[in-house]
Amino acid sequence: MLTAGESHGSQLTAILDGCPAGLEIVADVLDQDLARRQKGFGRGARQQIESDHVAIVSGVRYGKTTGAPIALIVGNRDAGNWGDILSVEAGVTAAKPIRVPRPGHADLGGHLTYGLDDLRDVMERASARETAAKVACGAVAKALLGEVGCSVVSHVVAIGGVRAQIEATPELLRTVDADQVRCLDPEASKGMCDAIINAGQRGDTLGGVFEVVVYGFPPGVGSYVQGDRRLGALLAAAAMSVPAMRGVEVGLGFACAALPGSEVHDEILIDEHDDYRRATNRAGGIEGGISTGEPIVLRVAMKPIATLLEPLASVDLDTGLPTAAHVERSDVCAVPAAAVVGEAVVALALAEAALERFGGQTVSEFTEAIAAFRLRIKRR
Ligand code: EPS
Repeated sequence: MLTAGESHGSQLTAILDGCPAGLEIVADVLDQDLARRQKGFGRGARQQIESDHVAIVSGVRYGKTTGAPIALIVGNRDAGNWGDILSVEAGVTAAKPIRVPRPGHADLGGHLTYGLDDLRDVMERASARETAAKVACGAVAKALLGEVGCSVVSHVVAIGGVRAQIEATPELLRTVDADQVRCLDPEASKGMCDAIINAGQRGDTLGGVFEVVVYGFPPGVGSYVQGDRRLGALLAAAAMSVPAMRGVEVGLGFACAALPGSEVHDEILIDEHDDYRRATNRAGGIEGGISTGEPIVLRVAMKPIATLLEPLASVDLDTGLPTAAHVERSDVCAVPAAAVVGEAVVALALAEAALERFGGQTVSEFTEAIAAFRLRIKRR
């Protein structure tokens, strides 16, 4: 996947390469995930302006992928409100440059790295608006994984220190989109919304934790033979590719460190279908860098949004003097949306790893290879 696009430019563009031929792709299905990404209590006014829709412009014919690169476009409605500020052409009157970096955002790093004097040039590309392109591509990956009975779902575990007390089940996860912060625990959900309201009133922002759960992913994907082929490494990298993500746990995660081995490792058994299974899933579906066939469970920590209406101290790039950081429209909390983005990047990483493992220029080659492998590893 490659993406391009500025937050308030005309559009986001994504190219997704490597998808097998013959996969049914419906723009409406991609749009459903785009709509889910726009929701969540704590989002800013931008989401009332946008109504994200994808245009599929390459790689799909008569509703099916051809094996060619898939090109996707998501327009920015808000671009119309920005006049010439992001003009591609020279010769327009330049907007007043932004010269005070926000702590926690890419502003200062971008200024120093790319030599950009107007921080607008940094923040436009560093904006999490780009995650709409990731979500559109992720929906294609989800469709491919769906062909082998695999689903990628998510829910919010914590916001601003308020934690859900209810464990995820496939049944509960089916209705989680109905909750305004995508939390399975109604009481915690209320507490999270209150925390978001309070933070907003203080001009502050909140982060949190979301969990991505993958059901039905085949065993045997990933490897221990080189570090960069470990499935956990691929998923951690995918999660950390999303702006504002600060930590990743697989299965028990950090809790492992405090427990004895007898309470961490998952005992091995053979089920009634002659498949190797685990009595528990503390490993979160990955052992030795390889998928076990149990649900893959990933928890990701998101830091609070960097744009504060009550800004932190910064430095004016013109004068070098201390001053308050730049302020502009933003979200108070975007953890529910980030969880949807998490699904997308996890689906993309898993689809890529599964394609590397099982191959397939056509969807049927891919699905047949997985079915044959599942048969081969049965204990008979
Ligand atoms: C976002 C759109 C942006 C921000 C947000 C993510 O819209 P705008 O800047 O026009 O208000 O709301 O980005 C950030 C919070 C950030 O810090 O980059 C979106 O569509 O997800």
